[in-house]
Amino acid sequence: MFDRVGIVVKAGDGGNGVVSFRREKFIPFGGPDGGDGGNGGDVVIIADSSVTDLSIFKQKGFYKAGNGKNGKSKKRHGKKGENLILAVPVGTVVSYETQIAANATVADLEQPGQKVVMADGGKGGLGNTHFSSSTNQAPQIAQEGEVVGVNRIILEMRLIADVGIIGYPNVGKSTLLATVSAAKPKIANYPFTTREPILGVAYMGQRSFVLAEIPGLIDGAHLGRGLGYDFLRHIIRTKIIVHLIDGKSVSPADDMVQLNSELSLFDSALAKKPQLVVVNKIDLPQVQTQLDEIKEAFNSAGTTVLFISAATSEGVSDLVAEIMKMLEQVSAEKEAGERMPRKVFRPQPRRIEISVHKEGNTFMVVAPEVQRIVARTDVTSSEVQRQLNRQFQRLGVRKALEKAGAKPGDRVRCGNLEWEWY
Ligand SMILES: Nc1nc2c(ncn2[C@@H]2O[C@H](COP(=O)(O)OP(=O)(O)OP(=O)(O)O)[C@@H](O)[C@H]2O)c(=O)[nH]1
Ligand SMILES: [Mg+2]
Repeated sequence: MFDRVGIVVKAGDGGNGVVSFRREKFIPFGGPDGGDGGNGGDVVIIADSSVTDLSIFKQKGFYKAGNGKNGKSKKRHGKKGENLILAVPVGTVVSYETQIAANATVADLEQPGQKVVMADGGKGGLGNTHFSSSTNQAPQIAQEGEVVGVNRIILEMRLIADVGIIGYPNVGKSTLLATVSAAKPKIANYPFTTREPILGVAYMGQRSFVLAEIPGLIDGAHLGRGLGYDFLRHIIRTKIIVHLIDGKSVSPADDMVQLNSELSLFDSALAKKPQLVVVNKIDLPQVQTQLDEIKEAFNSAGTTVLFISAATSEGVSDLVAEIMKMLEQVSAEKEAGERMPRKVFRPQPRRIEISVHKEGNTFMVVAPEVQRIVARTDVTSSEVQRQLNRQFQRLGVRKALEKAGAKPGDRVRCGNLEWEWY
């Protein structure tokens, strides 16, 4: 039922910042003018109603956004890398593979145009203009662009139906679905015949709607009993509910009340969803003789009911017309209502972490922001060291080193740079 595919995506790397100085006629020592690198492009996943399935992602498994361009002299910043935009069907649930076990989805793209940024582009490196100060007019350092890793992403398409057919097991949901659509669900006289949602399309003239049989609802489904728990979520996405009741039941009206309370226990929003209550199996003589009584019981519960026989189609075309009417009403109300702003989901931003550990006599600094700082000239030059130290102060590396016990004279290493601490 659910289309599911794994892909690997990579955001763009950041472009490098550069070390450069103004060169002007008659000005022998111009100030720093190294531009910043551009940020890498993001990986964005967007719901698009013109995309109907995930098959395109089965052919190609790796997608990459554009890298940021390097900065240039004269404070020219590098261009941002191009975003990678992947269009998926409306109703796609997006998660990181690493979080699947925790059942954590990042985004549920239910509306056309909804999007989620699944991977942020690497940050562009800072040009040497950022490293100048009143005491240092000629910074020899700049920052390389951030290199980002790949992300494994799972795309999962969940059904989106206009109408959810719910009801206790064996009430005739599959039979109804088969009667109004071309779907061919298995029908049998025992509960839990249907084990996952089944879709069908019903037509009325030029118009049509999608129905889904939501199987396995029983008392306690909201606690995970039966098959219900997973599928209850799908009802939330439908516009209206057709609540099917077995006319043979001892008390059809009680069945309705009980299953509805099950729904609201799962999610109070479900209880508010427009619902058509339909009593099935009226072709059976035992049901026929009780019709008035059943109607009366529903009336006193404040509910009007439709009567059908899914098996003989009696009352079914009236039901389809009623569904159509209700759907039009729901979408008219929705349009009249405020336009909701499109939700944009964002995964947690990466945190800048700094850690220091000792290898032999050398203090190893792990700090992504700092590691990207590179010296154009010899790192042993005291001027460069002074400049680096300033940055370490700014980024909190100094504190981390002192905490780790670094003393003047100790060796310190960060990325490709190694020097003596002071
Ligand atoms: N007489 C009569 N029998 C019906 C009618 N609708 C369904 N049935 C019978 O009821 C039994 C259950 O029908 P299904 O359509 O499989 O019911 P379901 O609600 O989909 O059941 P599960 O998928 O197991 O939850 C079958 O034996 C059907 O033939 C009806 O209108 N009249
Ligand atoms: Mg069924």
